[in-house]
Amino acid sequence: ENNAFNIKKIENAYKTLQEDSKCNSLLKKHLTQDVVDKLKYKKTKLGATLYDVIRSGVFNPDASVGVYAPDSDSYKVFSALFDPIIQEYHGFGPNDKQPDVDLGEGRTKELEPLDPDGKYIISTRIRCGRTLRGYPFNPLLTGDDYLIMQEKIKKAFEQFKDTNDLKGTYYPLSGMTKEIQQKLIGDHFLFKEGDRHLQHANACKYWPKGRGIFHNDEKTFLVWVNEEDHLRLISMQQGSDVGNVLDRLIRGVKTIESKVSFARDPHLGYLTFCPTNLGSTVRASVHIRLPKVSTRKDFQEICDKLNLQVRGIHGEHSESEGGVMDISNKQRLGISEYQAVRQMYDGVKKLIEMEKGSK
Ligand code: ADP
Ligand code: CIR
Repeated sequence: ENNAFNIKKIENAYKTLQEDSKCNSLLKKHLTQDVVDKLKYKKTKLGATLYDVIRSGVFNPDASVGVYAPDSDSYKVFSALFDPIIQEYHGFGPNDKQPDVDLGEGRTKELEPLDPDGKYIISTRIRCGRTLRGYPFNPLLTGDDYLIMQEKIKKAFEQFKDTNDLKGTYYPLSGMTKEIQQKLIGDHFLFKEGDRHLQHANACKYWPKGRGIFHNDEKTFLVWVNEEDHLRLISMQQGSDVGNVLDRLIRGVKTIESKVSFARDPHLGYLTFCPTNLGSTVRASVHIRLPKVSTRKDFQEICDKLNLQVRGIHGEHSESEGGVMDISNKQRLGISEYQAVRQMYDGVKKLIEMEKGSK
């Protein structure tokens, strides 16, 4: 029977993970025998099982986290697995509550350029994620859903017609030439294709249907449609003017929010496909060169203490090139949007001071 087969797959996955001495994912750590026994028979209202939650991390033992939520109900039904992972990643306990939305409106001027002389920072980017209320995450969406959602979101983009700097064009992925797509990816504007973590989470079905990117002419305000999340709203520019980048993102978010309603949970804040993005959903990052500090043996430790995450030049799961790293806030849940930006801002400020002070 189908159900028995699914339970067998969960039990086998548990064994495979525990026997893999090279696997260090949060999934492996928190998927204990107890948790397996407690969750292996459970299903969400839409029919998602524990196997759907862990599939990505089972096929990708090098994952850092390894789980995704097929629908918002999953965060509750499979809380015995999600809660300890969320606790370890964000420092957010099962009884904690995401603070009220605070994008930092009216306070963006406090975030003066981090590197006014342009010695270290190449560019600055802030993104947040949103989920259309009433729709599940990728694995449970149908081909039709993708098209309907894309239409809804395209309608919302019309709001930007009346703004000067945010107005732009939506470019669906279907029909885009490979050349243009690769150029947009290489220039850091567009999501990559074929991410194996997402593929094994069943998040790339019907690709490229309903996927695409909106951006203004300057490519300083961009919206990814139906990649990992239903929406990713992005503000970015050359240099280190964090305040200006945040100000633009706030205007973009508020304009879209006037047209579409997004899924928000009283405990977890804005809901996202990956538990690392819950809450504020904000990742604020700089592309930065810190030749002295980054080659210290304790660099990773320094970043951990500052709650900073280091990624490569082409984002997550990529390598640094020419000494350029992507440094961002690690925490998103349990802090406001503004605090998430500040986590990056204060941490990077500290790193630059250390760089200046090193011989
Ligand atoms: P996300 O930030 O949406 O979680 P990634 O880590 O994959 O996803 O990054 C997406 C893209 O954004 C990548 O091309 C990455 O190089 C680019 N990016 C991230 N931070 C910056 C930055 N400060 N300046 C320019 N590009 C950036
Ligand atoms: C991993 O566990 O390494 C991947 N599943 C990514 C985890 C967090 N990043 C993300 O959601 N983009």
